[in-house]
Amino acid sequence: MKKKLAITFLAFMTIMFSISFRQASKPDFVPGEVLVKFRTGYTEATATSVLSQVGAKRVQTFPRINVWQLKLNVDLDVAEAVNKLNALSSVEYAEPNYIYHTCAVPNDQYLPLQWGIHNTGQTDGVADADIDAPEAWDVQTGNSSVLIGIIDTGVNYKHEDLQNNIWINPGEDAWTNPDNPQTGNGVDDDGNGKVDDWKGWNFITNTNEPMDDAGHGTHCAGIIGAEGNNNIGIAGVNWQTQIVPLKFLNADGEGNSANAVEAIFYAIDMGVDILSNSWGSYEESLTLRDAIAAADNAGILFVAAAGNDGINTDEYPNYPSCHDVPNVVSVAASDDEDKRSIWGSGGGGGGGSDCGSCGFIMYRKPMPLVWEKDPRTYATAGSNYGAISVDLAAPGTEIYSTYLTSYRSLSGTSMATPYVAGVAGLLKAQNSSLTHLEIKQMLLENTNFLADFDGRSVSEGRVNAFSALSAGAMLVSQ
Ligand SMILES: [Ca+2]
Ligand SMILES: [Ca+2]
Ligand SMILES: [Ca+2]
Ligand SMILES: [Ca+2]
Repeated sequence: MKKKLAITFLAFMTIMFSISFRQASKPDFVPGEVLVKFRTGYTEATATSVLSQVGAKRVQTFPRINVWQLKLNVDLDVAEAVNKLNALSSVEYAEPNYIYHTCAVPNDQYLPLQWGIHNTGQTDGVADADIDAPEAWDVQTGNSSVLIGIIDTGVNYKHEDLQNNIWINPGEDAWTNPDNPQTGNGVDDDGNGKVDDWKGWNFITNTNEPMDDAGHGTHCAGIIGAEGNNNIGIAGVNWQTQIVPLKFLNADGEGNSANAVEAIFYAIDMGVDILSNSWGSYEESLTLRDAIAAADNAGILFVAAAGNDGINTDEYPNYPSCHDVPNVVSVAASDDEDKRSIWGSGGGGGGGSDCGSCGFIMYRKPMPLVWEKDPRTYATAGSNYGAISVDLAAPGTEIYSTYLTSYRSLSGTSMATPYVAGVAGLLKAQNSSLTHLEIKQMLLENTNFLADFDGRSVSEGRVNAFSALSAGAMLVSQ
């Protein structure tokens, strides 16, 4: 009961302050929408009566976590509705449908060199400040039996350096034209509720077109699994793998928790091994946490970006990277000198999106509840860190990868995250019997120590593909 009150209070406070201080910038949640979790044993009749009391319609339900997505009547305020719902005994929690942003910092400097894979000092960095991919590739280059889901802006599944590593849903009949989702047979062949979902799904439009209209998801896809050794473009951490495009972020890199949750459940249904999540928010969605816990129960590793604001997320949690679920791996970014990535002054905030103009915003600290000025207004924009809440670093400054129909460099914890998801993929390819938590352990126990993360992450180091694989090989030979 105490917990319920605390959650209610937190949710209420967040909304209050959001409304008071954030009117000038984009709202942090979808207007007129609420996610509500009913207590175990609730009936459809209870839920329907709650809806009519509050004045809301059902959009969809997530039966596995007892959560309903609601659309409020036009005159109803989200804060008011959340408050009202949280006061009901049949409700475990209610919250806004929060909005997340990509964690990339665009950088127009063209650097067609993959220093993160193999660093010889080609970018005036430090030689061997890299993940030792060539050494790892002597052991393992990936396997098409490993499914890596990218919850993002979609993936250009036609990209010349990705097309052979895009997942194909074996339960659906092939599209007549493999590049055109409209040439499916119009039948939900595998009965998963999605018609012709042959190459993933678009959770915004609820269609089988997961094409990337932003570039961000395609960039992450290339880091994980651009086809290797094919004389084209770049090499992903995995030369071969199956990338599952799960589009919930729009062309502006913005998406909400309801659609993220749908993507997670789809990934569970489709047997995905690893989820790569290069997006975040400082709002805590309990619905998203419940979905990540469901993924944990399904044995899925959930790799997430630590965020780009140069702040300590032990004090100012970023989500989903700070959700306290065992399968979450929170990834910080490092540069070509093995230092913590800095994007410079001027504010990269929230993914280099609109956070420069957020101004004075209140954030909550972990209990006991403390409010103070938004740390992003005085921190130097760079990778977030945190002794407890951040697990390890990976290359995240000026990372060259696939982008829309071509290639470019981007920076951010968005780019560091797929490096770690990619190395997790190599480990799974090497030994398919590894559990997701064993993979997490190998990732964290086999990093290169970085002084910048001394006391500032769980592992205090940067991911190393070769070391992690070697540890995996030892485990196999035992
Ligand atoms: Ca190296
Ligand atoms: Ca289907
Ligand atoms: Ca079909
Ligand atoms: Ca290639």
